Amino acid sequence: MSGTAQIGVTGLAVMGRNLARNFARNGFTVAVHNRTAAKTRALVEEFGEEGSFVAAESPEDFVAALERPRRLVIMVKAGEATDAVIREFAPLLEKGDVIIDGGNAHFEDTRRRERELRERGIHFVGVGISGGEEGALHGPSIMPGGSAESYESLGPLLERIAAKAPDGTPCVTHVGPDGAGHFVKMVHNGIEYADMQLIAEAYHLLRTVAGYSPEKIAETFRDWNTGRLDSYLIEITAEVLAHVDAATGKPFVDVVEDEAEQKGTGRWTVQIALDLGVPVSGIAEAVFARSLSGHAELREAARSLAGPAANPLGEKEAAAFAAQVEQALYASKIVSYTQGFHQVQAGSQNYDWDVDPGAVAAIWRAGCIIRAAFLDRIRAAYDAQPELPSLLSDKRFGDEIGAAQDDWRAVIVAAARQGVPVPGFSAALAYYDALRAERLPAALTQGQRDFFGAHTYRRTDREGSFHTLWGGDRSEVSTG
Ligand code: NBP
Repeated sequence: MSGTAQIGVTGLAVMGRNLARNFARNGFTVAVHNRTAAKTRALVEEFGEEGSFVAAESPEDFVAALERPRRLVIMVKAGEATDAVIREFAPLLEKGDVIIDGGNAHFEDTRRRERELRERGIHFVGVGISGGEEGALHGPSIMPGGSAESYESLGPLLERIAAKAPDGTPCVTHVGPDGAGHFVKMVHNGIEYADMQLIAEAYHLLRTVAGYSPEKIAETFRDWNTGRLDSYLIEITAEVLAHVDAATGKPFVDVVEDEAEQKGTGRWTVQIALDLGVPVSGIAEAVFARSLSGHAELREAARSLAGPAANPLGEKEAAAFAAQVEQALYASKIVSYTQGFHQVQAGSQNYDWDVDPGAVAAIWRAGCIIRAAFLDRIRAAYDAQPELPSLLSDKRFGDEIGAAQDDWRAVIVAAARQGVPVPGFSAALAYYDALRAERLPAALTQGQRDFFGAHTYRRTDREGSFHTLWGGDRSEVSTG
């Protein structure tokens, strides 16, 4: 006999519990289950009024509560716990049922799980969910992978619970087969790291070079948030900077240890980018900046090294400098997204996913951490030119970055002069300059490789590959 719940959620820690409530608040009957049954009871006791829940204490009761084909969301700790839950539930399911993994899985795990379950006739949908616990409750950005068939059954439910973009469109789309959803979520997190690093560098410059107080910087960010940088991350940055520590009366940002932690999705993005050969230097610098900050002993040992004398700007110059920092931040942000979307496209090509980058930009417009007005423009760029080789090739972004470049360079020069590390800004500018260069010194690199390893090279004036007899008479031989 089929149950009545349209969807089930197992794993009722913060994320699962809020996701279950979101489904229930949107009118779905939700079966809920957790390994430790007390959490299931607590959810229904506390929030049972919000909608229709069916509490299940055993996996068998949980599966029996679901209508067919069953849709079962797993929201447990990513990794081994997810495999354990799949091992527990899969034998209880039937052909055509859908297991949805909403955790932060590595997309290769998702590809493996999808393959294994497909052989048993069960759909496995790896879903990237962004927006944290608030998003899970009020509307996240949702990035489902899996088969197109499973999306037909699941899509309408996800569209109801997803965040809505300013034009009312739900922030969910079928990203592509097997691990495509988790891959795109991973890149989202990588871009999030880069965005946060760039904002941190802007703060550091305003504090050190412009001599602004945290409160004044909060004001500056609030102002920027009314323009083209309008985004969730800029908004919360202003709040964090304006916050005063109750215990000491000092700015909150001055009492927090300056060691940034990470859960690992930014690192995955860079690792995969290395495998795919995609230069995501902005994301990589953001990951490295966090790890560098955590090397307390190294930093302590280097603290007495020489640096330039402090030379903060006067009030008028500081205001002009702040305007330049806005330009540098915006230009670097364009580069971060250019790199992130390159990775999405490279992954799509490598795994044959056929991901639509415009649709990805569209579902990041609301609900997720990198939500920003800016994403609407990325969507428009890809909609106008689906084969756009790079966001920098879009005329509007190209013009904007061109208009910002003088200030961008000036900010990096000022940072170097005053000893402020700006790895994100610098890496972004280097990427921009490298892409637009007529000739790169890679020709020399290739010559060196040929010298010590006979790795051969191609010529600018002839087809084929060549090797110079460096140890002999230095004549050139054709190698193919
Ligand atoms: P956690 O990642 O802290 O996991 C706790 C849940 O996993 C509990 O329900 C726990 O059951 C269950 N669990 C574990 Br641990 N091992 C299990 C096993 N072997 N069998 C069955 N259940 C097991 O929960 P969370 O913070 O709500 O995150 C859930 C997922 O969402 C994670 O993958 C996480 O990475 C992801 N996440 C996403 C965001 C976001 O912004 N998208 C934010 C936070 C988390 P118990 O109660 O019996 O111990």
